[in-house]
Amino acid sequence: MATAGVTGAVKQAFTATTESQKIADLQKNIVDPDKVPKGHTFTTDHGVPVRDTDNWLRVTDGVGTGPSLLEDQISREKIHRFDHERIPERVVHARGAGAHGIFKVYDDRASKYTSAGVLTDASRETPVFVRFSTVQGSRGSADTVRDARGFAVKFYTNEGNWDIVGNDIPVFFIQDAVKFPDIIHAVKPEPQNEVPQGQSAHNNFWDFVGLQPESAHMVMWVMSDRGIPRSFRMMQGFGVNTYTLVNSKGERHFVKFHWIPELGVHSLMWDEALKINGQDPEFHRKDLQEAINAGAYPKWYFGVQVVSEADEHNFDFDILDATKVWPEELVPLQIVGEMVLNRTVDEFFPETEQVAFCTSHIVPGIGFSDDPLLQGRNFSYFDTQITRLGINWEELPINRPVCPVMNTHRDGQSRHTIIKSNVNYWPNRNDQFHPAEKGGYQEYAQKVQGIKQRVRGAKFQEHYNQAQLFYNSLTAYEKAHLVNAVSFELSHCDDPVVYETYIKLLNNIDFELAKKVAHVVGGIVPKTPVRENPGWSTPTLSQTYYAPKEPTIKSRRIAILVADGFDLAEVKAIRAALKAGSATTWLIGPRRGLVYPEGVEMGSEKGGLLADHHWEGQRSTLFDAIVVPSGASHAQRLADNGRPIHWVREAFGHCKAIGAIGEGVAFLREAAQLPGIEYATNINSEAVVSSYGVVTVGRASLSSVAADTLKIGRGE
Ligand code: HDE
Repeated sequence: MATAGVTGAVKQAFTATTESQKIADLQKNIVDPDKVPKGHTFTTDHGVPVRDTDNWLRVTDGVGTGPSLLEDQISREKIHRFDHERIPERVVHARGAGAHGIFKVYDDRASKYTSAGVLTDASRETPVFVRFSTVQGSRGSADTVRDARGFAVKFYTNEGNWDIVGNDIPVFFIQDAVKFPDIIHAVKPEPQNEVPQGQSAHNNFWDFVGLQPESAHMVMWVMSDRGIPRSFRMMQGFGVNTYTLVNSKGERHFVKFHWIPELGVHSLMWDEALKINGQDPEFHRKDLQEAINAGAYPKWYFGVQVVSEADEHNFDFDILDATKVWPEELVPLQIVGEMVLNRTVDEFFPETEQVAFCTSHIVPGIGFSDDPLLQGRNFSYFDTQITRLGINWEELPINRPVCPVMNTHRDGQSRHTIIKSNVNYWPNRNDQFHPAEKGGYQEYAQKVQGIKQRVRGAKFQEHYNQAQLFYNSLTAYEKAHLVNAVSFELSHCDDPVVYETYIKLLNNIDFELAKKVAHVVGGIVPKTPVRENPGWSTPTLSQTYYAPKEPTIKSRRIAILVADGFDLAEVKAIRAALKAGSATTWLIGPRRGLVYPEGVEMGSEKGGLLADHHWEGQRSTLFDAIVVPSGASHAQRLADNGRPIHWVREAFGHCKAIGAIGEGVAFLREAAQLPGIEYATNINSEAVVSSYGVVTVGRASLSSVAADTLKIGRGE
């Protein structure tokens, strides 16, 4: 299944280095001061050169200051523009990061399901813009909060824009779109005091989900490691809703869309996530930018799960219910293409903030289903863009298609397009603006018959089977993380009604889970299970399933911890080896400045290495692995300071790979005193790969340490 498909896909990988059609389109709007004549000279917005932007025009007697004059149109304009810089942030998913890229399919294997060129024409490289986001927090909130992540992709296809507005979790909290304002009001900061920010650990969220059991499945996912990804680049993406594909014969299939990251699915540990919130709230944004700028382009495989119309009702869940996954044992995942992100944005606001996605944006060959969540979303997204960006939001550079746009829509605030025609209606005497003769979007001729009523289908009533399936499918340590997460959250609810209700709900998923959480949060420990757990599970729900076949350190951040007196040749060799594995290295020293190797006098102008950061300025949480090289005085200096000791002890606690050489080994053993570790014992020792990913080696044996010995063991 997925792994096999993915491996096949790697062979046909493409590098996506060419400039996409969308990047070329954006050039019309990009202003580079270095390339415009007099580009660096200030002008007003109406183009008049400005001599002074620092002093408001005022009356003065030459000694004191007199009144400022309203006539100063230059200063007025500057303040006006500033006063109106803010637009409403997104009502959900306000905080995000975006990047450009390319999507490509491997061949036309999807043509049995769809006529969409973007999914069947292997000669195309379709430009994409992707925006990742958190859901709960406002625009200025931190990146590493516990939350679902948005994974929205805009494909600029030859037939118009297609948006998959997905998440990193395959299911949703609610089944019917009309409940969206309730779940979002409940999770967002509480109305009386706007607390808390970037958190679901509060009474109102747990009150709502405790009373709304259809959310149980998604709550399990958010409380699992999926809720705290290591990086946007290491998340799966899911369309969540059920769409349809229509082929050239007019046959329809139901479909779910999937993205699988090349680097595997990895998470932070909760303790790391909490600390990074304060140490570097932009951690995920910067990570995306850093990887793309370093040429480590993030890549995802694109897959579809397909169900024929005839099989629609052959499952014990409703395939139109967005609180359910389609287990891959029942509906295999078919990998058909891949996406590479290869360009960061030039300016955040016009691109990442103004990009606007709509689930209703589909192209010929793709259709909706009667999924009640999708149907509501199709209304909501278009509507919200009008509030955020105005009715002409689709003309904004980042949103406009790369294919022609032609119709009789006119006017409205901030209209850009000028259409050269004397008619703006159809039919018209000039035969301008007429419907497409062929190739226009055609809805599937679906037979609909029924009784108009406010109800949900019978299979929509079952809420616990898949929550249980998900929990059962986790490894032991993933389960332990989930128990800790639910306990953390419920212990932040101070209303006993709230946590007692949720403990009862957990007992429907798993008796042991409910008991463990109840113990920690001080709730009533259930005495008997309320529902059987038959123990069914599937490998595809644990994130361990997506580990790359060949372990990789590509794009991982590795810190080399040094003090004055380190071994220069070693540090150079380590850097070169890690670079060869496409990792990034960071020299962390006592100061951000020159650090002196063995044999070089401190303070010398020559012979020092420039440290990227100092021990206090960065913390182990921001790195995937640490290396401590040799050097007697360096090791002693590290040992004399509490911060480097904290660095390695903390990294060890977070199960990160730690490497040490020569006297660096003594530093680990004597100063950091990592427990339960076997160490290389002397200068000639071969590498000792000890438990918890700690690798030590004698100084003389360094050459035997290859970069791939330092495998990354995060979060396990
Ligand atoms: Fe959204 N959602 N949503 N949502 N959603 C928005 O649209 C909405 C849902 C998702 O990077 C809003 O442009 C309703 C599921 C992402 O710009 C809004 C319902 C999934 C983004 C909206 C849902 C999502 C949004 C706010 C219930 C996963 C950010 C700003 C039926 C598949 C897109 C905006 C970006 C954003 C409504 C449920 C994902 C208000 C009514 C399910 C990734 O229109």
